[in-house]
Amino acid sequence: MTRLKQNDVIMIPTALEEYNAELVRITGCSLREIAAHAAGKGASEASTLKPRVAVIPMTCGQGIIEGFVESVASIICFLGFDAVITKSRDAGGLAEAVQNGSEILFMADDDRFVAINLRTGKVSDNGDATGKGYVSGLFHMCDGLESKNVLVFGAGPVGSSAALALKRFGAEVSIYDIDLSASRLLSKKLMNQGYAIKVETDLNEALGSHNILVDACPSADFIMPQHISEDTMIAAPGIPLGVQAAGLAKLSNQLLHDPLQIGVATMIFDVLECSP
Ligand code: 2YG
Repeated sequence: MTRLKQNDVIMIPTALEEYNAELVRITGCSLREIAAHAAGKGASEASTLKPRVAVIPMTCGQGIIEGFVESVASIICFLGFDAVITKSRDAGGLAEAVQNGSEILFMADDDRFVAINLRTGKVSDNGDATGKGYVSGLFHMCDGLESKNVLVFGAGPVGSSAALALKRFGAEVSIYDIDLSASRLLSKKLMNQGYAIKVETDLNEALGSHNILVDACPSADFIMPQHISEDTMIAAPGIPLGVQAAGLAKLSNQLLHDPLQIGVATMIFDVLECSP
């Protein structure tokens, strides 16, 4: 799991309107619509339910990432929820959130980034939410995924969640991971849930035979211009971006990539209690 840097997040709060407009241009949907769709909730649910959200800075491990909790809170507020950053950190932040009546908590250490609904006990993990959030975006970019061939790079938490979401949309899914045993383990897990996926062992062969890609791995610059055509669609939650700079010029409205927005937006809809 890639650790974000200050540079990845510092601009998010001031550019959300512009980000959302770009999202509409690429997918035809707003951040709220993509996140609600990914979480299987109605997009208008946000307007009826008004749970108070607390975002808690955590100093453990490698510590605070400047701009991280501010970005998380700004994304949640952009979606119409009431999110506040606790003044205290760690245990003090947790206590402050509960005492100020927050129903939903967001916090991240170096291993887990979670949203917790204190009332229902529902927990959403950023990796899982990011995988299905990006597949929701890809679904709209491709006008549906039924019977379409999709190649997922990375069999980690994000790629695994994306592969499951893709199967649920009826796609034909292939997985490539630099660690073949990780691909095989994911294939076995999904088989146990009744879903068959194909394990790819040759990166170039896989890239040469797929137009719809999910880049859910931390490798940079492995998707080259020769792998990109006008039919190519790329959903890229992975940081850094796997598409080579020269390849970006060939992609217009065919690349979905952000450091935090889709994952956080899907997390809040994931833990939101369905209105009666
Ligand atoms: O509270 C803080 O400022 C820090 N404890 C946050 C640390 C977050 C570490 N995790 C990551 O940077 C990523 N796993 C977050 C999600 C990336 C989304 N693609």
